[in-house]
Amino acid sequence: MNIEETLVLIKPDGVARNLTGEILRRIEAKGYQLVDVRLVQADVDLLAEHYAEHEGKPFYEPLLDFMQSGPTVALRIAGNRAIEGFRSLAGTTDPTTAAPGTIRGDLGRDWGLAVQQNLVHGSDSPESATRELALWFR
Ligand code: RTP
Ligand code: MG
Repeated sequence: MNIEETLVLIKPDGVARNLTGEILRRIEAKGYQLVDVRLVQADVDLLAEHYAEHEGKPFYEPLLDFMQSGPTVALRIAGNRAIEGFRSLAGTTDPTTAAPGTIRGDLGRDWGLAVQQNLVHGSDSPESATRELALWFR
């Protein structure tokens, strides 16, 4: 077993579309344990740290605006290989082409706004998980 904790965010589009329950249902159905949950109105300082790797990219400023557009649900979840497992549950970044059966593939909408509103975030490595959990659950 390789029990990991990871940070999941239900982004403002997911909260606004009343998909929090549906996304939590999928996480719980997969067998992951909910360790902590917070509703957060993210500010620019938190988001700049969270998305530091994307600074300077064309989608960076619109992404920060979108992520401040409403509350985000931050989840600390745990389970065997939960980091990789949640990324698999979420599907690939672009909801238009994310596989059916995944959160983004089943529930994501193409709003014609590039690839920004894709419902969820999941940490992509153990190092990211440690860093991001410390940010959102400080
Ligand atoms: P996340 O970090 O949110 O779990 O998503 P990810 O790893 O699949 O995607 P990443 O490349 O880390 O990008 C972070 C978020 O930035 C937005 N994005 N927009 N070309 C674009 O317009 C574009 N590319 C990325 C998405 O909200 C993505 O989830
Ligand atoms: Mg990422």
